Amino acid sequence: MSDKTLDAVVIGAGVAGLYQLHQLREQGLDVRAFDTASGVGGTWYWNRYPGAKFDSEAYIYQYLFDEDLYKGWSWSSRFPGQSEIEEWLNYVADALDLRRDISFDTTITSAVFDEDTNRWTVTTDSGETIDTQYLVTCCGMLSAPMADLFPGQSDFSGEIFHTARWPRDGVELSGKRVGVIGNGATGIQVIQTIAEQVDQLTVFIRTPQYALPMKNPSYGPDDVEAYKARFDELRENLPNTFTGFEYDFDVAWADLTPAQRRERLEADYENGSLKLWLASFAEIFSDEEVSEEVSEFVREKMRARLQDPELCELLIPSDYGFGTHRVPLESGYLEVYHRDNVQAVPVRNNPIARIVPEGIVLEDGTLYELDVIVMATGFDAGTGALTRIDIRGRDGRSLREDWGRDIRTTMGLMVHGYPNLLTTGAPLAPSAALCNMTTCLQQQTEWISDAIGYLRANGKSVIEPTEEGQDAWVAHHDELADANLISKTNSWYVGSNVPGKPRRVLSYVGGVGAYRAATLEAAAAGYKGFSLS
Ligand code: NA7
Repeated sequence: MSDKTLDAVVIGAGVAGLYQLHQLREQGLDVRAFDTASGVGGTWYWNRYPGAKFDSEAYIYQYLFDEDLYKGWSWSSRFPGQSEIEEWLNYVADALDLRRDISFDTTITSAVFDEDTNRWTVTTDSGETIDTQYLVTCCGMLSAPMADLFPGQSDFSGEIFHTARWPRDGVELSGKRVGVIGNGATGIQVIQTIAEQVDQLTVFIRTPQYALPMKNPSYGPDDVEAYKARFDELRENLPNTFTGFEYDFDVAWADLTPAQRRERLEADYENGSLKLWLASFAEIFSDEEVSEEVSEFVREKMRARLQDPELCELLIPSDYGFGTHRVPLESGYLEVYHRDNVQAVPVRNNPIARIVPEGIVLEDGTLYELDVIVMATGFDAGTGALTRIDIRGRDGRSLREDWGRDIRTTMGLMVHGYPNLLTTGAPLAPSAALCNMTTCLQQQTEWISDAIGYLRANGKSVIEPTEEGQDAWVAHHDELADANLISKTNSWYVGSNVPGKPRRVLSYVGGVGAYRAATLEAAAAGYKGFSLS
């Protein structure tokens, strides 16, 4: 006998979970959301490290289902920081009166499907059990930190923090010797922010990044009014672009002269956003020559800023193409390395061997003495949030074991063998990586709500993808993914940052608009590729 019976359990109270909870409650379901955190926000609750901010323009990183909700919030700049984003999600939770149906400080530890009752038994870390018909995971695709990586970590005599577990009260860094491991989107934000505060900053660099300078103007009342006036246009356009951003690929490389290409690249670079990556030339993902030309354009920009040949060698990528993994935006990041108190240490050929009480030791025995270590070492993306829960489907099968062999889903929304388990931000959908997250998560949660509404309207209670339906989606996904240069570059986009993780491009790369059309077509055809009972 369970402690509680519900129609739906939502795991997570971030961007997806809040909206999913709202939608299912509006449909009249008895639904509750659960979150490990003490407040709403998901990613924006946890990632409170120094310098955490958007790389999506704020006005597109909003819910578009309710005009009043959209217009009731005003951003202070184009790319605001974590605290403002967390405040916005609290505003949403209050406006929709969601808190009364969320259990905070509660981690879901297991979920077991009962084939006799067609219901899930969900267990929390306090031992509470919940009997539910639907289990909807809104756990975030970047929420399982890669935090325990080096032998000796627990022996460190200073303080050590993963960026996604940064203390709420902050960390005193001034006057300290600080080491940062990792220079992905997160590491770059940390490094450029703390360089001035700390006594000494040592950055351990394994793979350099193509970095694009961010232009981040503050917004006055006129700017806010101007973007709010575009609400209808944004609502219409965002779900149909390639990546859910407002800009899109609109010209073919082959149709332009070299001078015109250069002009376009310069203009997109000057935009100070991700436009150069997500809306310059789609061929950067498929054509090695175009990829090399655009990569060289970015390298040239970086060389002009870095100047010092040694720094150029260390900080400018040469062995993978621009945009084949997440491109970070930065503000003065490269110039940080000109400071006297900053040292970049290459660790590709001389890796970090262990952490000792005094600091970090490389394979050749060099010791870097430190007071604080910042692990900007990323996440077990897409799968990690779910495989860290013991999820059991039909015949007791384990999602952890299944995905440990081969990462398969149906449109990133369901997994064969796991009836009534509905997923957001999961692999094989754009929301696993390559999109403006709010665009994709709104679309996925709406699809899930519609599917549950359809079942209820038609006297059904179970939905599960067929094996053939799933095989067809995986084959389609792989065909596109294998032709995309993303598949050739090591990063969390292909799971290569997690030892033993099966390699597969996590994100669907056919485009946000095309993905949306495919999911809607399946639904319109009576949930083609799914069995309903
Ligand atoms: P990322 O992009 O996965 O970056 C992790 C960084 O940590 C990256 O530079 C890694 O180098 C580095 N890393 C990881 N393990 C090691 C070891 N053992 N030694 C040295 N360096 C290491 O995570 P982020 O948090 O920056 O970004 C994740 C996403 O969040 C981002 O893409 C945005 O979408 C938001 P590597 O490249 O593996 O050589």
